[in-house]
Amino acid sequence: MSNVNKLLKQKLTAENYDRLMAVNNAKIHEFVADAIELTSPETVFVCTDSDEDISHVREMSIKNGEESPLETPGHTYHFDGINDQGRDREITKYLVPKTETLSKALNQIGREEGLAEVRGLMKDSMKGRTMILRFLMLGPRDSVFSSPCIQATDSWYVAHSEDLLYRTAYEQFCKIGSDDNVFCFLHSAGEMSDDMVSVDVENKRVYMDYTTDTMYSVNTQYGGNTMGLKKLALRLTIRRADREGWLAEHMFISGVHGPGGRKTYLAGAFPSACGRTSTAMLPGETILGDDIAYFRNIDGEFRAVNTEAGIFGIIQNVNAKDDPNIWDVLHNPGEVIISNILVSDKKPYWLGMGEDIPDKGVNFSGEWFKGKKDAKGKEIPPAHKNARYAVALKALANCDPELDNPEGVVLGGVMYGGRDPKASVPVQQSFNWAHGIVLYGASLETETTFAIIGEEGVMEINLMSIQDFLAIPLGKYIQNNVDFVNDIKKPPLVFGVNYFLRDKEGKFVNGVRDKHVWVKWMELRVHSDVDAITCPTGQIPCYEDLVKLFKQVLDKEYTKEDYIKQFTIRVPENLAKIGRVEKYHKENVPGSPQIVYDTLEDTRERLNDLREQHGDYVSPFDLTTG
Ligand code: SPV
Ligand code: MN
Repeated sequence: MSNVNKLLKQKLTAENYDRLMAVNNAKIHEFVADAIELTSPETVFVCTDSDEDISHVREMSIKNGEESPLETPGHTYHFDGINDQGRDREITKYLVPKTETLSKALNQIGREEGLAEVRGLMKDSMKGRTMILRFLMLGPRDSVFSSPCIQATDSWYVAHSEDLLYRTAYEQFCKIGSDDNVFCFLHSAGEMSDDMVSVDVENKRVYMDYTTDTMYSVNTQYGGNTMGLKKLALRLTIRRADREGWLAEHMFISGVHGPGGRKTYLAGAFPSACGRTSTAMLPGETILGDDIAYFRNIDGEFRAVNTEAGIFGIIQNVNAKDDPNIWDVLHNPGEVIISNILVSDKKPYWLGMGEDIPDKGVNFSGEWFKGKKDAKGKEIPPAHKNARYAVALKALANCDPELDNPEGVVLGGVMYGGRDPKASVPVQQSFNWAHGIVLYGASLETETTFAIIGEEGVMEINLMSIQDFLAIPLGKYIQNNVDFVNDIKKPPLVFGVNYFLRDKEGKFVNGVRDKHVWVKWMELRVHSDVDAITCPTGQIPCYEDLVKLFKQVLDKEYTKEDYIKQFTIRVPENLAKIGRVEKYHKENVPGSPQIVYDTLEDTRERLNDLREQHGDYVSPFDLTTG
């Protein structure tokens, strides 16, 4: 018997040992043995996904105090510690071997030094606790898209959340054999307070050893830092996809209905808190995914799957009128975990829910009352802006029936959007695939939001909204995207969207629900059902088409003034943006493809030409249909 087996036999009960051994995979056994030696749990629970095991995880989340029941049956709430309620870029690092270099835009640390640090913080971190092992699948099961993952965690909340958000796969693992393509995630919440929140957030670390596809996360509970299958796996998958010639993207996928009963699948990339989930969940359309998508060329078709099976969505501003589907799930019996909201009389309250919020209750700061201040004298809001809900997609009435199709769905279009208050029109279509990848994706400029710990409202470039997760050279990633459609018969159209354009007074020029019209317009464009007007940065909708769509979708009269306000080409702002994007690529993206510089230069020329003809601010009525 190998040392690994000996250790496992010694530390696991006979039942759990047999469960683990049924998964006959040396990499997994070694990972678990090492994790046990490092963190010294009291017991190990191998979750087989039987109904009994799944219920045990759910019950333990409550018994252990990481979750508490809400009034609605099946609903629970969970709190993360102060300063642990969003992804944290500062402490999220790639472990880079001495022989390699990574783009300087990526946060990193030498592999040996980083391993010593994070493993030092994890030493004995599970003493007196249970290590839970979960076997899960990214992408549909039994599919070319499938990617197996094992999660070891001492948090029942993390293990429970993964049940809602991912595909369980113990059965698939029992057939996995010697496959060493498994991603391994080790998480420990570290020292916990009586309220069961991680206390040592100063020593929070999320370190990624891409050389062994192993990730470490410690002294944190926030889902985006701890559920390995979320953003930790995305980073590893991007490397795998690069090696194998496919794409892993930070994108939602939804099915948009068009004339004659047809449905067209669109995918979209938005930085966190920039409208991704609300676009994915438009009333009347279907949702296939809200966060991460894999794309493959299958027999010349551009096919897409949702990596996940649930939503870890921002609850702020979810209200009955704009988000009826999720509102229903949040108000009916079923399995839901809500984090970092206010709880009063076992009812959850969040910012922007369209109802009065009580003056007192319990929130992430403990007993909360209106006017309560933190240690620095700053007023504590009732709920965190990045408060989230976790639900299985299948709980939604509009979940797309193709969610688990092993072949995925054919995509008609992709969109890129950010928070751009000044330059980009609300919706436009690129001249072709590469043009869109460069001008909307690789040029995505956005204001930072509350979803990332740090200052809000700072303009930054966030390549394809995936920059935080890119573990390959950024230029290579752009090139991979450009090249991906080379052998695709009908590449998706590419759109740029911006829900956050403001007027001179700082007011948004669009309503919250206008995005539904843009998406319907895209659907028509995919099928060449409407014309468009050429402008220097792409093609924009014709006024008459929007009049019809606003009436049809929102029952709204759409005026010429609205159109002019929204689609005026702002030449100086666009030129300034092109300048910033170009500078960014020169400084931060060594090896950025020539097509990036060429496209930016072409756009600059087009903008300058337009300015010569029509001045700085050009009404869409002064442009020609093309
Ligand atoms: C995001 O921030 O992009 C999310 C949530 O989707 S997180 O799990 O934090 O990544
Ligand atoms: Mn995301």
